[in-house]
Amino acid sequence: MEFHVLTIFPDFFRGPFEHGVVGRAIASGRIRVQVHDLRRWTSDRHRTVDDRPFGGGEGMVLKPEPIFQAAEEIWPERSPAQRIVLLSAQGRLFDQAKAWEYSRLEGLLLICGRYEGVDERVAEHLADEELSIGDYVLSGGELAAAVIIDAVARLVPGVVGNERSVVSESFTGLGEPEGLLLDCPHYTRPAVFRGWGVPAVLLSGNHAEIRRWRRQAALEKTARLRPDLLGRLRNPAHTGATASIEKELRP
Ligand code: 9D3
Repeated sequence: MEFHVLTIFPDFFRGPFEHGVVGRAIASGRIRVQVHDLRRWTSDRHRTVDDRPFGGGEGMVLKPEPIFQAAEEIWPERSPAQRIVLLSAQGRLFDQAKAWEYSRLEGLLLICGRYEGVDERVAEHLADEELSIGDYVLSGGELAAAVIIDAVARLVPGVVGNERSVVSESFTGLGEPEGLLLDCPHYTRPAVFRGWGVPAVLLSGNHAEIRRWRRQAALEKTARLRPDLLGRLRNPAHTGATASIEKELRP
């Protein structure tokens, strides 16, 4: 799979993809990441990428011409498997389902917003969708692009190596689609650290008991930290393997 990033800060991406899963995926040739400097598609002496907002107001807005020019040069003709995404605080929320959807594409072009925003004609007439990574204010789309590439790349077949990567849906191992239930707590040695022990069941060697404990601990932690996720698990669209969730949540 091929990722393109369009940004006015190409240097931002020197670090994030050199390490770990994404770094290895690039090294093995399973994904390609090309970072493009938006200023390459400007034609004036000052390489202007932004301008003042019509109607007045604070800040600057990214101009449409360089962005359209860049996209049309990166993909002169485009198949449905090549998707253009505008990253902005106004976008729909990126989630694990989106990550799976993108992992099945041939190419993803991520346009990083900056300043007060991007001329709306990019969202209306160039991008297939407008995405945000969460309800907080970033200073631009670059961190969002890195987040999305990381989340998508690890789902590309062969990247996280093992049979899981070839199926089109992944599960927590607890019967739920990945992303709908928090992982259970994990512990490693020492068995007692500063007086804090590890749940005894994990040291028992009883694998049926351990499985039960992990399931219950994951449900409890989800109820405590992310009750919104349990709301989604209760949704009929997801109840296939999880019909007993109400019963399981009772103490
Ligand atoms: C404080 C400025 N806001 C006006 C009240 C609007 C605004 C403009 C530009 C907010 C954020 C940004 C820059 N952010 C992004 O380009 C961005 C983003 C984000 O801020 N949060 C979550 N996901 C994303 S993806 C791109």
